[in-house]
Amino acid sequence: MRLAFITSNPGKVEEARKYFEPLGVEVYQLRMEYPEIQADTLEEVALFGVEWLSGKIEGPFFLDDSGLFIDAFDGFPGVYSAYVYRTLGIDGILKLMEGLENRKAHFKSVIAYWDGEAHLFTGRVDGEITAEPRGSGGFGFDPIFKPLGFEETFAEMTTDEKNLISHRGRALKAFAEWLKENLK
Ligand code: ITT
Ligand code: NA
Repeated sequence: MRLAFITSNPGKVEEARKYFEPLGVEVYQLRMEYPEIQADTLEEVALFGVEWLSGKIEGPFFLDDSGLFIDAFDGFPGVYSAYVYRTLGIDGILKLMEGLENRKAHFKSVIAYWDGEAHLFTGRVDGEITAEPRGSGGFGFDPIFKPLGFEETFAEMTTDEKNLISHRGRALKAFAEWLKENLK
């Protein structure tokens, strides 16, 4: 089976590809712009995205909307993570957090799969924002996110290691299990 992943982010594709490879599912990147609406939740953004794309793509496809939620900022940047990453960036986040003791944060990922209707799969990982960036793997906020129970940041892990515990890895797992049950 081949699955189209609608995203502009090659890092996400790499993770999905690695996850699905052993299951005999080939993931390929399809770059198509879709409106990311301003909404309170990742679920709403993802759902709007697949429904909007559904008339424009033939066959099943999925997308992923993710965010970094920082406790000390009541969940910011959350649904604004892509914008904040492009503007403030990692250094901006670290500057905002200078001297803050509460460094708790979580990543959340919502996968929306379209096969004639929408199916949502979510995953979450808890951790903390490090004092400095570490590691060169992964993408986005990975160098400053250390998952709970680990010494390494996501950027210091391999894709397989990150997939085992990450928000996206967990959403991909739920997605893969659903596919196994529902594909004839
Ligand atoms: P799409 O085209 O798939 O939307 P994007 O990079 O814009 O790609 P999002 O809208 O989901 O992705 O934005 C989430 C932001 O959070 C973005 O800046 C990502 O780099 C970052 N992000 C998402 N998943 C991440 C992960 O696993 N590790 C680190 N940063 C992540
Ligand atoms: Na995006």
